[in-house]
Amino acid sequence: MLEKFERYPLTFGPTPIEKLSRLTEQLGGAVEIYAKREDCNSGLAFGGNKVRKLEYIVPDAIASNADTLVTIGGVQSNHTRQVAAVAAKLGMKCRLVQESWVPFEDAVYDRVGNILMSRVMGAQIDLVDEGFDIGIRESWQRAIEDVKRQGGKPYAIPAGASVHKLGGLGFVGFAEEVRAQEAELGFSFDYVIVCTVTGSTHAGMLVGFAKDGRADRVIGIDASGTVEQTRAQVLDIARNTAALVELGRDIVEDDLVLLSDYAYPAYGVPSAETNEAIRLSARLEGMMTDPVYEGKSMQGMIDLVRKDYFPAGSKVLYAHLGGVPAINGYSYIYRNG
Ligand code: 1AC
Repeated sequence: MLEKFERYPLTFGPTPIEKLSRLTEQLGGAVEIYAKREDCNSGLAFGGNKVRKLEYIVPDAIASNADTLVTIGGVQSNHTRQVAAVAAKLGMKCRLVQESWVPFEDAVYDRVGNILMSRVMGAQIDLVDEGFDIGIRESWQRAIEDVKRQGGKPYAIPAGASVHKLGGLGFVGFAEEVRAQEAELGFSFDYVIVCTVTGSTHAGMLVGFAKDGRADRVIGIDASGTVEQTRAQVLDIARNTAALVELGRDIVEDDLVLLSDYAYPAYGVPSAETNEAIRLSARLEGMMTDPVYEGKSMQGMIDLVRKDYFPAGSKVLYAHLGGVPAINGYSYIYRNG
């Protein structure tokens, strides 16, 4: 589906799929759980889902003769950390707008984890006191204009690389990769679990799996807490991406499964159940997840297995998108494990 698009390699190659045998057993064994490890996809500052997306965006940035990547996220954004790493790798400058998306106080929240790495990698950071919104932000537009005023040539990447025209392609590639891995494994996955916030990871998967009739087998776990805005954004991105890859069919509302039950109490704030899920997968599998993204999708998957949402015998693939560095900003919660 992606042959006609230029790709700038930033990842190690196909990401591993591993069976989570002890978690499977803990949850009764009727549903087999696997993880696809996007958190292990690259040597660029711990990698993650955005690096896969940026492989299709970087050729456009290079062609534009830009010298500065400009993007936006929350204070503990994984996306901004991955853009900072890519800019360093390309020899470009990086300007990051980091808004106060998360109503969470920890003494070191703005000094550790993702933002620490972005600073070490040389990004210029604007801390902006604005709340959560996945849409286009004025603060980001101001930063783009400021780079121009200073004589730079900005290349604009929206939050999560999501509403970028090429933002959905990377996760179309994820679906193609899963199909190739299924052929090697000798079985297919019945469901894919993904954390959904700005939308292009889910939208790309939806388009990629639509090719073999599995669009609605991608189960999005909303972590935004603004589910209607996220739903609309996923559908927009999926429609744009489907047209780009010439999918050959329309994307309809029913293709999108997005569950809103796990985002509470707010974006970036873990519930007791999120923390239980983080500890369970860490203690059974040595697999770390985080309080913003993967902890919530892990919580959702565990709850859905417990509720018999998946028929017995199903094989479920959990997409680990690589949000773990943010957990450092929540050190007080986990001070005793
Ligand atoms: C929200 C895009 C998002 C991040 O890491 O900043 N996943």
